[in-house]
Amino acid sequence: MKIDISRVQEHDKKLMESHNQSFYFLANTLEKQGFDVENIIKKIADFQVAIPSWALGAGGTRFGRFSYHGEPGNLEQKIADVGMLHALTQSAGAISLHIPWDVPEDPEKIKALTKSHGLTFDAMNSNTFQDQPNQEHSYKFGSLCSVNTKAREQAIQHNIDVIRIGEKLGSKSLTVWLADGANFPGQNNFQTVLKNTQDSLKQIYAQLPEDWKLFIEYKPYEPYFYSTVIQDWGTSFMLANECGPKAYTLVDLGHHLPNTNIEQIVATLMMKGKLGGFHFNDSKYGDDDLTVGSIKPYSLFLIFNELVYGMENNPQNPYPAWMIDASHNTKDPLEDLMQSLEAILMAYTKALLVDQKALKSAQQENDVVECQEILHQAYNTDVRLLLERARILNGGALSPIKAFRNLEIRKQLVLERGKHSVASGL
Ligand code: AOS
Ligand code: ZN
Ligand code: ZN
Repeated sequence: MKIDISRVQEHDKKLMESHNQSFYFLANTLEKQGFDVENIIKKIADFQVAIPSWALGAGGTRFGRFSYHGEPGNLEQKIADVGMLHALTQSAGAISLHIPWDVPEDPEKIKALTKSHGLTFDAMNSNTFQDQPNQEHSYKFGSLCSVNTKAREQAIQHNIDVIRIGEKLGSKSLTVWLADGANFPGQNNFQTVLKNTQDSLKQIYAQLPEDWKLFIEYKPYEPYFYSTVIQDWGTSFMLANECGPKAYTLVDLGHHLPNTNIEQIVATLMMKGKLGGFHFNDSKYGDDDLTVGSIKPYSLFLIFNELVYGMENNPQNPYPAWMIDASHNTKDPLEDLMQSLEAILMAYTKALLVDQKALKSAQQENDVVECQEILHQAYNTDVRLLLERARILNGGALSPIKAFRNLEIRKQLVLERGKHSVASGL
């Protein structure tokens, strides 16, 4: 299904008057403070976040999965869902596919369909964390790290196959997230599995097209609980350096032990030109994959403060590939993704409002109080009207969630797809 944007605009008419009044007041205030509001709105409008194909259905835990009715049952419907998100929010302009959950039968057709929704293909994601039916060698004890040469070769070949599929679609990057690790001390020789992983990644890297990037994701634990081969940013960074200039570290917000200073990791990687990809989510305990900004919005702002600083000051770092990596166990996935997009753009916009010049001089003076004042001044600005403005100017909805609910879109999806359609994925 494709959303009829004229119905959204009709819906928004009632909200416009109050938006206009409040927007001009805020724009005036910010202009008086020296900000170029038009430029900020343009930056918000340009900021696009990829949606992973596995986040469109209900997620689950090892204890159960509660289906969300009208889930996309095939790749075409997943693309339609992202198209709808993009039509409403104007900020979800790309989809990130997962192989083998989303193998396109006819890549040309899928490419054209994606284009018709105004979307592009973000990174391709390989999967060597599950065994597939009829797979010859099991990944039970590892994939790219495996001591079983045959299993390792099979995992390398899978990643190469994913690159080839991505090439047909027009994707430009491969994300490798490895579950490889051990549950018990002594199970793995740390040096052997790291060396095997390094050799495997180098072989995959050698098959990357010239204009592609390789993103190496890290994670301290899960699914294994004693050790993970690529456990932290340092290991990922080292592997990326070993591979070469087209390999980068990918930061997933949920992949850190509690209280890790993620903004400092971001700053270090950008200074070294090696922050390639970013997975947004939020968490209280671990890789909880909750709605972005639902638990620690201030941390997200501090992370964006470093991202904005890096984007403005580190030409050695490529523009990062943004993606939401979340799982939806209790909310409608589409509504949850709208909330995540809003939280990402809010943190980004607030970071744009940090007076970098004043912050630099306060740091120079060691005026600790002033440094905090500057950050809080930006963080405490209510920027939602700027986001609304950017959306309207791009042709989206003033309030995506209100439009989604009032136009009863989920009800239509259930009618079209049936109550019990299930999305492939996590
Ligand atoms: C797993 O924890 C990672 O966050 C992955 O990025 C992702 O969720 C997975 O690759 C889905 O296929
Ligand atoms: Zn991730
Ligand atoms: Zn994760």
